[in-house]
Amino acid sequence: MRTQVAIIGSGPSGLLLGQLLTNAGIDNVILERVSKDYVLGRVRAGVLEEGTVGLMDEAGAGKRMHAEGLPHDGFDLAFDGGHHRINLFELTGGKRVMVYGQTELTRDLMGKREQTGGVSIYEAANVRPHDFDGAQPYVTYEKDGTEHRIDCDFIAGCDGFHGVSRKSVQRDAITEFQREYPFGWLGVLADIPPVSHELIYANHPRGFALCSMRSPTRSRYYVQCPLTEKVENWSDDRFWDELRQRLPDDVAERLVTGPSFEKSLAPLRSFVAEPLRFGRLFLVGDAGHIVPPTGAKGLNLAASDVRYLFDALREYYLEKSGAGIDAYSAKALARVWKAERFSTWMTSTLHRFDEQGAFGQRIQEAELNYLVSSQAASTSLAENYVGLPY
Ligand code: RFL
Ligand code: PHB
Repeated sequence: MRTQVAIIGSGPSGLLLGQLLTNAGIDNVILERVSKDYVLGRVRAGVLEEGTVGLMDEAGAGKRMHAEGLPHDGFDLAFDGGHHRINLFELTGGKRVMVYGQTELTRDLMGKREQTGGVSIYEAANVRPHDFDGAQPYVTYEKDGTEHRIDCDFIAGCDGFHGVSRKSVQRDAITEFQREYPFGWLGVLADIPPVSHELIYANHPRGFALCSMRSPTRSRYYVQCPLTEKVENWSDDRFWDELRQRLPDDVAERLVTGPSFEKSLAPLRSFVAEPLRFGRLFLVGDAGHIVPPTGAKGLNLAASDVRYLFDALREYYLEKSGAGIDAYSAKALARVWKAERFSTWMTSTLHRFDEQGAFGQRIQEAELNYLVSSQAASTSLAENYVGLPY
């Protein structure tokens, strides 16, 4: 088989890139290790920046998102028994975010791909990129016991943090920057009305908590906990008790609880690979970088990478210029590092760290007080939260 762009991974970055390329008449094939249902079974991000919403529209997959997604003009920061609204809309001169689950976004993109006849090969085993340093790269994979080969012009590594693309690069050609956190987020999903119509990020002596949602009838809640915790030791009752304790009294009193249907522990990690291009192989989204979820930036960074790479590929095919391709890595990394900075700062401001000590604790309190009392500080938070320009 031959295609123009071979895409490894059918997560949000692979699907979004594939759809934009298909719409522009650029041939592409998506290779995915697991099944469609498995991809749709993952519960991940929930907050979309306007740039991500715009890309969904450009892909022609934004209809349901606009009908069912929840535009949010602000969120609450809770600490020291009270809560304070960050008015995103006013502080950013009219920008907002959209609450729409990654699962739904993925489902919409898969539907659009099917409708437009895009080729996706699910349950493709042993996917391997080859010869991307030369002019004729190709990808091999196994399906139903037979090995296949796809010749292509470019390979887009959209295969997430544990994917094969980054691992296929020669060790001395790549530099990796990493920070691991000693805690994770225990998250639950439950069909109960959210405690508030906006998100609440809470800093509490018992640890961070987040009240989020997927719809007016589906809530997503998280609590910070040590990585040594086992999900099976967390009954729903234990989770609700812990969450209630970390919220201001007036919020805790309103909390509606019920049976959860998903519960998982996600580790927090910051990671960046440099560069993001190796000859004819590009790293896109989580394959090239990871942020802790506190700033809600993971999926949105995957989308901005796709924006840059799609523009570069379009320029290559339609205008016969390689300038965009040459600029991809530096352009994407400049935005990635700003989101890494913001996510690191949000994480350190809102979580409890065993090693922070009494001095660190006071500094964190001062940071939060400054944040809600200074227009300059709130504006900086807001402009990063809604997403820096592409
Ligand atoms: P994805 O979504 O990981 O998709 C990669 C796809 O590649 C496939 N794959 C392979 N395919 C073929 N061959 C191989 N060898 C392959 N190896 C992997 C995988 O099966 C998968 O389908 O990466 P993408 O598209 O770059 O999208 C990035 C986002 O998914 C990610 O940034 C966010 O979900 C991060 N993230 C969160 N971000 C937020 O903004 N808010 C959150 O609440 C949030 N929660 C999370 C998260 C990421 C998590 N991970 C990675 C474990 C919770 C979790 C648990
Ligand atoms: C979510 O709804 O899953 C969510 C929202 C905001 C975040 C992280 C996760 O910062």
